[in-house]
Order: sequence, then structure tokens, then C-alpha cells
Amino acid sequence: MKFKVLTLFPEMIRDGLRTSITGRALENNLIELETVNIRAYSQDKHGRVDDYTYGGGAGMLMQAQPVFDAWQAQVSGRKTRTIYVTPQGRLFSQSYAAELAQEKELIFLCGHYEGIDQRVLDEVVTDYVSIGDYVLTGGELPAMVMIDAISRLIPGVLHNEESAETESFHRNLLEYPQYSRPEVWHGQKVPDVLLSGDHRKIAAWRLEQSEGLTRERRPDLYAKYERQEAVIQVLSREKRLHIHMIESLRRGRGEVIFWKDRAVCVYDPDYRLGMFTAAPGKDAASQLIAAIPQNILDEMKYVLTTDIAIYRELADRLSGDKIRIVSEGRLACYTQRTFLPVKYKDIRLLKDVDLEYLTAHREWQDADQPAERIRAKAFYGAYAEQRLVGFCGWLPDGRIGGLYVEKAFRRQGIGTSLEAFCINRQLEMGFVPYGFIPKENEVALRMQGGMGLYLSEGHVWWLERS
Ligand code: 4H3
Repeated sequence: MKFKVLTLFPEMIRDGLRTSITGRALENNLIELETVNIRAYSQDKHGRVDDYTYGGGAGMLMQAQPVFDAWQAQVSGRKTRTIYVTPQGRLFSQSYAAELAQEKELIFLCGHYEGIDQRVLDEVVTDYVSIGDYVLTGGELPAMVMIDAISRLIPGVLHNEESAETESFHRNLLEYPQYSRPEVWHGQKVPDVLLSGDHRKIAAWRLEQSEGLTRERRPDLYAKYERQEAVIQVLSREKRLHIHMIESLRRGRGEVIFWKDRAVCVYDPDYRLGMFTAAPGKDAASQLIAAIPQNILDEMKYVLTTDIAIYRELADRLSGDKIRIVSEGRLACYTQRTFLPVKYKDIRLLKDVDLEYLTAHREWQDADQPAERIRAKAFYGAYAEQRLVGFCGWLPDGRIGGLYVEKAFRRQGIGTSLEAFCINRQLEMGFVPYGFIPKENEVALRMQGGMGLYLSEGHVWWLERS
């Protein structure tokens, strides 16, 4: 990721980003930073870049020419995404940061004084962004806030064992209070439950704390969370058939786009996966699809539906593009909390060197997925005779999949061990592991039952937009 910042105070940006996480990411070339001094593009002999505002009003405005020339000098060929930070912008958020982190390069335009001449903004700005409802002296601090939040989502920047994807957090809840040594400080003891070593009790206590904090400090977020919990209750009536929607919400990936009675749509914006379940009844599917905002339908790339009628409704609504049925099958979920036995021992996290093998031995939805899955620390390999002979992992939406074992090494329990290993990793993250099994894959379907997973009665369909 390359950040280019157009500003009157380049040193403010450089000084603000050269420490801690962003400083280390810059040193390791995981991110690049280029600061451009707008004043260098002034054509005024005193280097002025501001002037009075037409129509009167207090203060000075930055003129168009120096800003445009500074911007044009940075934009090579195609239009680079250019963010103008301003109180008049779209509110910045974690999901907005995730969207921006997908870009290869971002230009930030930092205003000062009363702002910048609208004509150059109209020509160069792609995103108007605000970090909150307050006015600041300049755009430099908001730009640094955004660069910090975006950088943390660039693979490799955060060293923590779990990548951002595997944190079991609730997007709509504030984080619980945290404690470290000593056990007693100023006469105040660390809550006993945190010393108990009982992961389930600790998780329950943390959730309770998060709910209490959110209710008290962010009633707006809490309302969203309550609605989400209500949807999870409805979906849980058929838990095995809806495990993908329940887990998407619980893991903080999906959001409820529509809910009426038993018709629900959960959308995972990062993976662009729409999950649908509709009540029986002839126009339930059409009502459900009719309620989905067009912009979400337009960006939706994958669909997992429990009702094939949704497929026909979508085919009509997805203007132009074709949507096709990729596979019909059943969901398998592991609802126990006990770790599964892993008989085959030589299983290790896949690294960059394994990219070729991973790419070659599986059909991937897109070319970058194998590398992205390795960066996400989401795939594990089985080794025999000093080499990789199979793998398993989880896909961007969180479902376990991609199990492969070379023919010569099958029927030795390696496949079962690989899947059990991945299930155990997800149990450690507080997830309910689940996967999708095509209906023709009899061996895999039988294997799930043998491992203690439950299969959904009903079928689900994978649809893909071509
Ligand atoms: C962003 C920018 C607040 C925010 C900002 C925010 C200076 C914008 C100048 C700069 C204009 C006057 N204030 N809430 N200030 O994200 O260019 O507003």
C-alpha cells in the first residue's frame, strides 16, 4: 500500500507516522509514505497558496491551482483514489478502512484555513471522508488517523498470532475491560473469572461486560446488536441449516440486511457473500430479494441460499450479469466444545513457499485467493516423506474447506486429521466450525458424520455471479 499525502505540513505527517506500528510497517516496506508539500506548487512569488473567499465570510481559502498541480504530479495515468478529509464527508469506520485497504495506492488531500476551492475538489476527489463531527485546524490529523487504521489491515503489519480475520469480536459491541499484572493494584483485584482458566466462563464474562459497556456508552450500536441477536435466535430454530449465517454474524463479519419473520438476508461485505433464507410460500423469495438495496445486489459476488427460489429471483434482479448455480449440497457443523483427536501429527501452517502447491491442487474462486489465504494464516498442510502431501483450511467467509490429500496418501486418516486440526483451531477462536459439502461428494458427507459433525437436513445452493 502506498500512501501519498498532499499537505502544507509534510513534517507533521512524517513525524506522526514514524513510530510504533506504522513506523515498523514503513521500515519493513509493508507500507510506503510520500508527503507532498502543496506550497512547492505555488506560482506566487511569496509562495502563497490561499486567498480571500468570494462572497465574503471569515478566513482564507486554499486556491485551486497549487492543489491541482500537486495532485496531478502524483497521479500517473489512471485516476488514483483521492480522499479529501473534511467534516462534510462520509463517516470513517472499520469496514470503510477494510475497503480502502484493498487499494494499491491512496492519495490524501489535507486542507487548511477554511478549506479548498470547490472546483479542484470536484475535479480530483473520489472520497469525501470525515473522522467525526467536529472541526479541526487541518486535514493532517484525520489523514493520519485513517492511515493508521488502514495500515493495521495490511497483511503482515500486525504481528499478533491471529490475523484480524480470526479475532472473535462482535462488530457491534465495544471491547470488554482488560487487566494485566499485578493481580492486586491500588487494592483492586483482577476479576477472579479471568484467573480461572475456564475459557467458556471467561468468554461469557467478557461478552456480558461488552454488552453492559455498549448499552451504557453506545446505545446506537447496542440497538444494532440486539436486532442481530434477535435474528440469530430466529435462525437458530434451524441451526444446522443456518449455521453459516449465525456464525457470520457472531464472528462480526456479516450484517443483517433484511429480516421479516423467517426471511433473512445476511451480507458479508468483505467477501461479497449474500446469504439468504426465506420462509416457505410462493412470494417469500421475491419479497426478500425486492427488499435488498440495489447497491448491495450490484456488488454481491457469491450467494449461499437455503431456497432455490432465491436463485430465480436474483437472476431477474442482477441487471445484465449472469448468476449461475455452482453447487448444491449440505452444511456440516461441529457443535461440541471438545477438541477432536488429530492422529496424524506432522501438520504445519502453510507459508509463502507452499503457494505453488496450494494453487495447483485445488479449484480457487479467484487467482489471488491461495496467496490471500496463506497471508490470512488460514491453511495448514500435512507433511510426509519430508514434503507436503495435502492441506485443509478455511475460506474468507470462515467456512472450513479446501481439503485435499494426494491419492497415494489417502485412506491413512490424513484427511480426517487435517480437518480435525482446522476444527480445533476454530474452536480456540470461539467459533462453531462448519463447512459446505457438495451433495455428490458421498465420501466427504459420510466422513463428517464419522467425525461427529451434524449435517443439515435441507440443502443449500452456492451461486456465483459470472
Ligand atoms: C477533517 C478535516 C475535521 C475533519 C478538518 C474531520 C481543515 C478541512 C479545513 C480541515 C478543511 C477546515 N476538520 N472531522 N479540517 O474529519 O480543509 O475545515
